[in-house]
Amino acid sequence: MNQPQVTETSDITYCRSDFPALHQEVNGHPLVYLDSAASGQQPASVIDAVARYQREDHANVHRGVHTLSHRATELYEGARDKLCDFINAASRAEIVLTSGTTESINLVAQSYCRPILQAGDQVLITWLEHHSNIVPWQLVCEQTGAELLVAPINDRGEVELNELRKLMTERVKLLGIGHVSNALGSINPLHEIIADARKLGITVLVDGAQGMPHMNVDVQALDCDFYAFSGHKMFGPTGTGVLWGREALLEAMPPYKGGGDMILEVNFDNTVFNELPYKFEAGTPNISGTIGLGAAVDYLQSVGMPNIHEHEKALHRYMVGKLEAMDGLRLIGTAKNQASVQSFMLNDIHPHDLGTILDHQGVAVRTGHHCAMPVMQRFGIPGTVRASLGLYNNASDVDQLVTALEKARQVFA
Ligand code: 7TS
Repeated sequence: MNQPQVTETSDITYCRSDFPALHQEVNGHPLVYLDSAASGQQPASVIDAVARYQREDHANVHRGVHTLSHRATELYEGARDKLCDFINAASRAEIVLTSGTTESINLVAQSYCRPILQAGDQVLITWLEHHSNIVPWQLVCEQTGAELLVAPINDRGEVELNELRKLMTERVKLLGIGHVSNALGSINPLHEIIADARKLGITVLVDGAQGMPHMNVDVQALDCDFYAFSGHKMFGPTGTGVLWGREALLEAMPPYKGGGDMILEVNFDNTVFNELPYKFEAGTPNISGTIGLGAAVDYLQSVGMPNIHEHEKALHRYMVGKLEAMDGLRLIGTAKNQASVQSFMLNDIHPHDLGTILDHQGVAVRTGHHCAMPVMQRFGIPGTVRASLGLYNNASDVDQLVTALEKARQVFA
């Protein structure tokens, strides 16, 4: 098969060999993994870091005087330092380790919003959001009598900035907005949006689940207030993630989960909470997973986020060109600024049927509503097929997707 230039010129093509899961056959075909937006595969260095810890260093963190507990604590806290550096946080106190984006957003809804929201206040989101950036706000609005506002999107899948601006008023206490849409790949112009929000004193939470795997994230340059992300989407283990928040905000927020590790002193009549970030980390954490996430950060830094971004941009352009050339194929999501996530439909074939036929040919894609039902409602469709590219994909993956789609079309002809 002819390899287009996009892979020949891109050094990071070689990192494919770092990912053991990619080197297998599925249903008699070499695996073509195009579902990184749901979860990224892990490089051997992440798998090895977790295994080494489990074999040699495992103990509970923060509480033991013995050697293994010290080693586990050092590795676990070392991962926090790596994450702090990776996103350019001002201090490690701002890195709250969570189970992922979903928990991070719920933490902000319950610890930041719930104590301050009152009837008449508003929380603002956009039509593009993943359910994890909708439902926690619905819950806290229900609990407090606040109102949830939703900014519309256009036919390309971009947030209508003028409409968003109209909804931004002093009544809005928090704007929750995705960095990159998981369903359509649209990249939001965050610098612009956050600058507007700042002028009105609106606190901004960015759902960064789909931002982290594709681009350099600098929370201080973004100037948001909270940035939430998941380890498994950036090639680390599942059940790990981060809530980054400005220290002054986190300091003022009460914890919403109680338990071990988040306290300094417990009496039956009062409890003194631990310092940041431990105040928000009740119970034994995901130690091995977080150590793996630290290894994922090392890996991403060694490849280089700008290299990843460029490679994916070129490959996405290549994929869109191929898909657009197919009869009966309709792209869903054509934002001017788009990450390497592409939704589409082929004729009137149901996305699940299409996904199943692709799987029979070793091609893994996600099908359905992608936990973004309002986006599907906006486009009047039950769901899409979504091909999402990671740093390890190449043009051959795209070619095999297209070949598999042609076969599916014949099956349904
Ligand atoms: N926000 C966005 C934008 C997401 O894409 C996801 C997961 C989440 C939040 C939730 O992340 P979690 O790690 O807490 O579950 N998105 C997807 C997806 O697109 N397919 O499967 C999960």
